Amino acid sequence: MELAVSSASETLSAAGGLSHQQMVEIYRLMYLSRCLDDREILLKRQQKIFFQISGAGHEALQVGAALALRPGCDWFFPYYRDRALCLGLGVPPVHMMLQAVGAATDPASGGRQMPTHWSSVPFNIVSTSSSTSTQLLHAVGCAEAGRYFSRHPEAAAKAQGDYRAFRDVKFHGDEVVFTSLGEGSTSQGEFWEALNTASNRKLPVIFCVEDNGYAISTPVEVNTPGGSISKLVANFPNFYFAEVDGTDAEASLRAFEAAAAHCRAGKGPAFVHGHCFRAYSHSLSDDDRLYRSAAEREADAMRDPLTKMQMRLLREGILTEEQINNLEQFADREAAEAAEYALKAPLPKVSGIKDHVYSEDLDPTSPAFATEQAEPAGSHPGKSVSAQGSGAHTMADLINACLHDEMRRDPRIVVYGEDVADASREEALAEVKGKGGVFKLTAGLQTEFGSERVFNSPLCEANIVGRAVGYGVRGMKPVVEIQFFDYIWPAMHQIHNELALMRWRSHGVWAAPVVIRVPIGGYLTGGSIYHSQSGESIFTHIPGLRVVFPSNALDANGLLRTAIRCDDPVLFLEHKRLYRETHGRAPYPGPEFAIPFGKANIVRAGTDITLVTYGALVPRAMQAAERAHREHGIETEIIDLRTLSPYDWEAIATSVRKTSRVIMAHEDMLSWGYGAEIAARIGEELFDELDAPVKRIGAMDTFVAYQPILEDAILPQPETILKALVELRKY
Ligand SMILES: Cc1ncc(C[n+]2csc(CCOP(=O)(O)OP(=O)(O)O)c2C)c(N)n1
Ligand SMILES: [Mg+2]
Repeated sequence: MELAVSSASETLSAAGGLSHQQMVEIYRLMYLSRCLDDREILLKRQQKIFFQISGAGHEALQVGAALALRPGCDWFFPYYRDRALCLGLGVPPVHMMLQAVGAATDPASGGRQMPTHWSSVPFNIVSTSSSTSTQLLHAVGCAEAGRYFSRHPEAAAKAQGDYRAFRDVKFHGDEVVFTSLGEGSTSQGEFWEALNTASNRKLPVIFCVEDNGYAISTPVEVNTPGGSISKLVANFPNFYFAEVDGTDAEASLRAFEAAAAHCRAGKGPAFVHGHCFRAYSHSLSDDDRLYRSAAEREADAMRDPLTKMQMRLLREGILTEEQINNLEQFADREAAEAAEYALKAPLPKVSGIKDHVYSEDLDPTSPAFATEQAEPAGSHPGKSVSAQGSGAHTMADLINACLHDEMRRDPRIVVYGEDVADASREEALAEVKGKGGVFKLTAGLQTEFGSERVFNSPLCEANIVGRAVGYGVRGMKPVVEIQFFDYIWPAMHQIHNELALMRWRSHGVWAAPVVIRVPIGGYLTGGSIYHSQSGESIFTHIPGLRVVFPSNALDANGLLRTAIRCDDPVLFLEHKRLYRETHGRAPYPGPEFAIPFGKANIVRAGTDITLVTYGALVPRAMQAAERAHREHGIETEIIDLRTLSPYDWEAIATSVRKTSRVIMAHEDMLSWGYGAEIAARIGEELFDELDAPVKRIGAMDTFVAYQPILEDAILPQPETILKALVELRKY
């Protein structure tokens, strides 16, 4: 819209230095934002949309941010109140309304996310969830990726044969990353984790706290000791700090300009704490009269940024009353027309519900990943001494070899996690061998590829995975390590609500094809409760995540290669007990050896009983099957699933049709374990083929104890399997 303002666009306002044009634009954006909120509220009351949460009272702070930053160049990880920010960046109102009605043509999510869950490719707004503060770690990873690409532009090149063919990269040398949150959300650990890494690595991230004094009904002093988040964060090094009246657009704009300048100059991150207010209740599901006094609500209403700016435009003679009316009517019409358009938009098809759970570009179960022809035995490219020349390498060796091979092949790979570097203090490497992970799986990677590609993370699992999401959406391939499965739980929120969901919730627009390597399992003799856990079924229950669990060196090598090259997030479970066992050693198979997901391995052929298993139970099942054969004449067919999601149903069904008897065995606890799903499906789809009930074997329904006598009794042993084989044969 063109508005004739009272003087030339270059004219500065009396008070502050904003041009008249800028002031009018600020008012227009704020007013339009409020109109859209009000329009949605109307639609919600008419039951034409299904949720509403507004940005009313936050508009000035957000417009300040939008005008200080560069749309399409800088990156954005906003939260649900940031309508005015997104309008300021250029997101059209109609896109917002399409999301509100849940239209098929909603560009942010195809009708999958609630309104105001922003996402826009042209404006670098990355899909956000409803989870408070998870986005902050994505912003940190995004900034790291931007810096990496600007230092290694060659890594951005498109490459065929893996995920890179579908992950375009764009970056600008002086880009900044903006992320925002409410003051209540600063209580989340991920807020502090993000500040920690942004500060430590001097990353160009602007953290914007939109402090409206409440987190739903909980006032700021309950969340924040002393009531001021600015005071609490003041000692983080390398930050630019600003605390502003977030109802004053000009003050906000200035704060963000200074913040962006600090970030672009490479000095570190910035923290802008804006005091705004919530003009309405938390959402339409909330009524703030239940917990706020009338006096408090009235005092807040006096701070409305729209009223303040309107008064200023009039006072300074920038717009007349009539011009303001015109501007407002225009915005009202724009909001109404956007809503009208959206209400007529096509609705999503039920047949498309499963679209974009996984990559539709690159299928890791496809024959493209079936390059199982191994090279002749030779020395592998890793550093581990035990590996060289033996011709029969351990699982640890061949995982390490795969990491070396793939990092050589693909400059977009970074490896980080707790203690994965050889030595964070690089100068020490002249005299020491290096750590390379508590299990030495990443040994030699930092020495070969440098500290920019291989580095230690803080001791913080959510930080590891959250940053990986940020790297992933930029087209990089983080291959991160969680030191022990037992400590994956702090990252669970990031894995479940962010990593695995990024593609589906953005309707295929964003994705984070990250690999998380995790040492898992027991049988360690003394591993005890916190170094023996299994729990894979908790992760196979997450749509969007691939779960891999190899049982031998060759499979680990080939499956890790597929995990790294594929376009989906992968949880790669490595059994600690199998890392260096004699069972399943293999020659180095060469740098192109890959195994597709979802293809089981028949590790022992048999005709009497099908035994479906994976991981550390494969060698135990082999022992049991040999004894069953020798002592009872039972011929057991053992299926090593190798990947748990997806899994090879065809292999199971074919074998069960042959044997009519089946045991599902795993190390994890029996109840609600992985076997429950497989057993249920066999019961449902192969009932007529069965001569006996489906038998399950698993650990006792308890954690693993320290004393070996207890550990042995808790975890399934070869004898447990043998007993089940003999019993099942009796049917
Ligand atoms: C991890 C998580 N816990 C709880 C919620 C439910 N919830 C949504 S908004 C909110 C309050 C957030 O308050 P604040 O951070 O101050 O932001 P505001 O809504 O006030 O802008 C809560 C508890 C959530 N979305 N995510
Ligand atoms: Mg709040």
